[in-house]
Amino acid sequence: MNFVNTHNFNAAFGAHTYGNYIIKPWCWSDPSPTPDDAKFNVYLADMKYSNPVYTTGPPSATVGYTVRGGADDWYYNDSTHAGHHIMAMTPETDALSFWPPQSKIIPLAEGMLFNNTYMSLIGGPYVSYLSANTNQPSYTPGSSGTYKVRFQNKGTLAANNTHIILTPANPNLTITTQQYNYNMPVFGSDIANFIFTVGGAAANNCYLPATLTFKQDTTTVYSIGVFIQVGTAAATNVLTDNAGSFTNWTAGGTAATWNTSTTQFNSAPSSFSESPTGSYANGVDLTMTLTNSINVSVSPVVSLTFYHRYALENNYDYSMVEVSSNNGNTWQPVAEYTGTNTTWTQVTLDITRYANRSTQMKVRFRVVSDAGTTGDGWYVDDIAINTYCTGLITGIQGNTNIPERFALEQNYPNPFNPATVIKYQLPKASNVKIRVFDLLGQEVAKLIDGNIEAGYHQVEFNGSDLASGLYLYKIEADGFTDVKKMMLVK
Ligand SMILES: [Ca+2]
Ligand SMILES: [Ca+2]
Repeated sequence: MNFVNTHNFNAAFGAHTYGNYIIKPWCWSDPSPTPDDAKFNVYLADMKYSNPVYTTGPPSATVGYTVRGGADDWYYNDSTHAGHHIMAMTPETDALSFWPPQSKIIPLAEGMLFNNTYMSLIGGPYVSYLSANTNQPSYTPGSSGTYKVRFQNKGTLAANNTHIILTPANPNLTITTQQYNYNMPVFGSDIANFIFTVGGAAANNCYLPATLTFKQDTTTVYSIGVFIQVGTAAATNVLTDNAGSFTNWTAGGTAATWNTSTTQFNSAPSSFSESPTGSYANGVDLTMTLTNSINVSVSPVVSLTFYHRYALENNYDYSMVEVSSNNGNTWQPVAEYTGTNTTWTQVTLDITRYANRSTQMKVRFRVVSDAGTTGDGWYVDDIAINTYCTGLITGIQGNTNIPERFALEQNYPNPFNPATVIKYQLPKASNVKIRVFDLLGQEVAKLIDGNIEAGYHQVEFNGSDLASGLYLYKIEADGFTDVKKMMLVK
């Protein structure tokens, strides 16, 4: 306690085993919530999202613990140490036992990584993304719209000099005011309303990229690619799996039980399940992870579609879809399900924000159970991942992945009218020329001529002032040359 009395810290994290509860302090004037109870409930909800099996109790409950003056509440104004207002949460772990076996220690510690990080973030100013949306689903070339971003300072200190910035990454996207500035009180929330115009030359079947950045003073605290849909975007399928075999996936977690199952299916003869026959067990955390990562850096708009049915103990056992942007090192929950739905149902999830222009995106399906009651489990079938074209990206911020070799890709779409996208990759910064020629060898367009940084790039070619026919496009970069054909059909 002397340590607490003599230090000025405002967030603390504790943990102990048994119960899968997240415990928040109560006021020492027992039994009542602390004056910060609304904030605790936000923290509690955010932490629960990282692991849905955590039981948080009713809004002002601490799951039956007596805390007045006890060891559990010295964080916050206990009867012998009045005046402390430390934001503290104590997750309990392992639903089945005190003193979990060694084999469970690492998974338990991994399960608390998010909470540890979270508590360190709320110790200062912490402007966090809440949601964003455009004022209509899609735009025609030449039209205007708004992109609305909601955010909140969830930190325990004021977030002065907060900057919300939306930077266009395509010449066909214009944003009137790219930066708004805020002084945010503790738990203050606000909305930034960006007005944009889609250029008349934008391809009518692509997304236009921009980068959304949150800065506190000059430090970037959040950066993500956002995309404005123009016209009807054409999908490119990068994964389909009808669960005929388990070859695309790796089973893991507390036991490697995920596999194909003939018990249920959407398309005969099989689907995927964490318990291919019978029910899942108590106290498990079972994952089915895409073995090979997918590079979505050049087509960053991504959707995940699947069919599923499930029978899970309602509000105690959960199935989750998670996406990793770093080859499975960390995961973000995208959707979760509990209870019973025994009708095969199709789900389509926009996972663009979670994939965040990754060169190594992975997807996993996860079932987590607590103690006590079990169920038949989760069946997943006919999984598909689609990507969508995006306009020229002039610089991918936050992407440090560098390709191993020079490459020029086939344009997409092809044939095209009037615009198409040409992707290329550079293992190092190079002086790059990309030119378009007709069949007589006459240059008809110069798309790139200058120094370009290493990375994955793409450029848009618009043939609206050219005649139908076959054209050649050529890259020259640091001694590397390649030529490909494309067909303009009007
Ligand atoms: Ca199937
Ligand atoms: Ca259960």
